[in-house]
Amino acid sequence: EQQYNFTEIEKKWQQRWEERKQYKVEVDHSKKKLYILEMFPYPSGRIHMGHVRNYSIGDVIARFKVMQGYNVLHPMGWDAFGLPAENAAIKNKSHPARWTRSNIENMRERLQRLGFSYDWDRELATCDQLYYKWEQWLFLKMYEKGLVYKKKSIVNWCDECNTSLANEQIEGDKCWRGHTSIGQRELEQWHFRVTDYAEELLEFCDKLPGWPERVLTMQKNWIGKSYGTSVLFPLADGSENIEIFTTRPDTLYGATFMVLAPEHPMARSLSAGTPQEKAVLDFVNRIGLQEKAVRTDEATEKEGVFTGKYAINPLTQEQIPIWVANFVLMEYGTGAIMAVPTHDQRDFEFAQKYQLPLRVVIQPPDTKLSVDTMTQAYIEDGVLVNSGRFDGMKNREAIQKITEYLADQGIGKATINYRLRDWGISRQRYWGNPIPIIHCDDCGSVPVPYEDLPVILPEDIEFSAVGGNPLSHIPEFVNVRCPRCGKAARRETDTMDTFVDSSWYYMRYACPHYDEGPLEKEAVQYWMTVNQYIGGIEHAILHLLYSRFFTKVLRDLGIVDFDEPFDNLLTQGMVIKDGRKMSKSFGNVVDPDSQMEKFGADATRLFILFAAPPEKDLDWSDQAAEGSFRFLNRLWRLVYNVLPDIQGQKTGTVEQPTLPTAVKNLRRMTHSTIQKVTEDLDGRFHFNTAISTIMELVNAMYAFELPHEGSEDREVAVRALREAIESTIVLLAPFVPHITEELWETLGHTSSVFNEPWLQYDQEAAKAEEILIVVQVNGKVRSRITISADASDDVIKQQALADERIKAYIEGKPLRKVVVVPKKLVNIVV
Ligand code: ANZ
Ligand code: ZN
Repeated sequence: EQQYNFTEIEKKWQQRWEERKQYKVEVDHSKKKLYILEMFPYPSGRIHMGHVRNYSIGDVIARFKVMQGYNVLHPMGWDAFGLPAENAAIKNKSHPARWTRSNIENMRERLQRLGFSYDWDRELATCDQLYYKWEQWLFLKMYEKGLVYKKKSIVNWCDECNTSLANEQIEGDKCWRGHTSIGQRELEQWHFRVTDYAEELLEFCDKLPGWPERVLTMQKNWIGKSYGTSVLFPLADGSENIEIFTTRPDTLYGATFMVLAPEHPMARSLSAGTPQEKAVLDFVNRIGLQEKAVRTDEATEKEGVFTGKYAINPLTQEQIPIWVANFVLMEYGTGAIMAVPTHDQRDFEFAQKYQLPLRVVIQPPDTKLSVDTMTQAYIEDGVLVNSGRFDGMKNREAIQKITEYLADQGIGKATINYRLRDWGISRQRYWGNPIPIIHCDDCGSVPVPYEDLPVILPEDIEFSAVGGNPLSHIPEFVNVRCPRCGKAARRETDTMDTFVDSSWYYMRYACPHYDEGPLEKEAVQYWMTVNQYIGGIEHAILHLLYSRFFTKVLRDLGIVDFDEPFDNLLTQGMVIKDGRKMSKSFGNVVDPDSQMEKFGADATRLFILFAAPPEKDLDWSDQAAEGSFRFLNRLWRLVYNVLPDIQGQKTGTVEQPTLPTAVKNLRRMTHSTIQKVTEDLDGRFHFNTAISTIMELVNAMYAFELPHEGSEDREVAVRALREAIESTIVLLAPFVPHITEELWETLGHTSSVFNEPWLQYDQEAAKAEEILIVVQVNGKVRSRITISADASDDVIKQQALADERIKAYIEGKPLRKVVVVPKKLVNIVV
């Protein structure tokens, strides 16, 4: 008997697929296209179980859709720029390019060994010159459109990464790579004007029905739209105004002091020359190092310092002190607030601590607040008091009325504020896409002319531990002529955030070798948008938001003609073991390599798809992983067991009604399995239940006994068995492509199982068996009904009561009891 030798089989089919270019696709207008995409990996050097899961999910969908007749784009590439390459290079005295390229070789080989159906001819790496050249081109187009600008800003700085980080790249008190040494610095940074698109990005959150609600909520919160009012508070000496943003202009009469963010330019200038100067400076320096998330945390102690200056409350005309405090952030609103301690809890705590004055301006309907007895801010609705002409007005109404009044006076207006910031894309590192700008003393920042692209990232570079940006130590790179005036100038040495690279790679897959522009119109028009995107929830905000932004920018540049890149999004759960995320630091990593060695690629894929629905976390179990392997062996043996009987035989049956019961039952299972698996795969991705249904069919085949040779039922039975076996192989093919190809060939087919059209089920055959049920009234048989064998007790009962003959017996009598004996009888007691 032939053994299931997965090593041999998997190699054999991978070679054949490659020879036949099985997964190569081309624009073909005669076919409907589908674009199935998994988030591309960072070439860290190894494939982990999270990757295997992500790509197995995508592969099942892609293969299933191919069999359904779609022209499916299913590409793979590498998010190849980034810090780890640089850090590894410094550590191993290697070069980031070499490190990255060899990791890519390594990982590509693993992905091929897992048998994923990628069109490798479309492979791209973001560190390819051809790729980053067109990204520089896009940068320049955006620059022309005013979507790129440079600004001096205080940036988050990670000492370990030795670079600045976008706000989005900070999680809690760590950088997105997990380092804790986060501080702040002031640097000139290039920014993308994402905020220009804030409204559209928000609005379209409601036009993405194929995205998980959770992700859309995260995106909405990140954009953080809030309606409010901006108000000018003049300084007491009349020299200047401080602009604040508030969502509660109804509380304006209660603003008894003001607070500036420590980073606010006026924090320092106001105190200059006052006795408070030193205290303010010390405070600003100290708080500057405090983590933003910590600063705004409710639990954090609010602290501040008086600037020594006063402003005028524009409605009460009173002088109010101006403070600087940790809980006000420069990044939000205007970086300055009016503080209303009676109606804002943070302000209340601050006022208590520093003994600042309070004034109630909103009274609740039931009790009467007094500043002497308040123990917390009153933040609910009520009626205005101590508010001049607005006294007696409901506060909700006053929000609008006071805003109107301020607008009339020219000292305020309704404003919409977004939490979303412009995207700082400058990185002071080597291994990234050079920003195509030249700095000239006379001409300022001058874009590199299009014909000079790409600005090549020099590969001939010494990696010492000089620190800072290695590019600035390469004179040949830095010293250039100004493209405008020809004088000696300096090349920009910042490189782009790698999130720029991943913001458009999915479009480039449509035309990865194109060199007339970033995107070839016809190809992109055909392939985009991505019908199904699959990736980790950790990208719910950054990567997806930036990609959406890029799509809209490219649309406005006339390069693409759609608004959103990803129709459907599936965020897969984590792979966990012993209740925790698989990770080196927990020492619970199961290495895909060793799994593949022990059980093969098919069994590894099967387990990972079987163990949990894609969105849920997957609890790794060695026994269950082995179980998948055992199942494949069982399938293998089954085929070889029945091979002599079914070889060369036809499949299917023509006259369903006259079949022997056992044959009918097998056919019913086959066709209901086809139905169930198709429904589970199509848009629902219930891979685990699909697989377990197929497993039941395999069990049924083991239990099925062929009538002996010469018996008159023999032929239909053989046909039904062959049909069941072939169906099983086709249905399993998207999950376990190698063993199914092999068994398909064993059954005598000469073409790939992936050239098979997906199975259609025969409705008649799939129909559940009908059984006869006896219906009694008070113990006497009064009728018989036929009903589907899988009908529930409740359905049987309803049917029995609705039977015409039975109705005649029970009409008008109160029902006492109805007893259902499953599959046999119903007894109605009246
Ligand atoms: C006065 C006031 C009175 C406020 C009151 C609230 C309640 P959202 O909803 O998130 O937009 N604020 C404004 N800019 C700030 C900054 N840079 N740092 C910290 N806090 C800031 O919140 C808007 C409210 O947050 C604003 O309304 C302001 O406090 C505060 F009874 O102004 B409010
Ligand atoms: Zn110049």
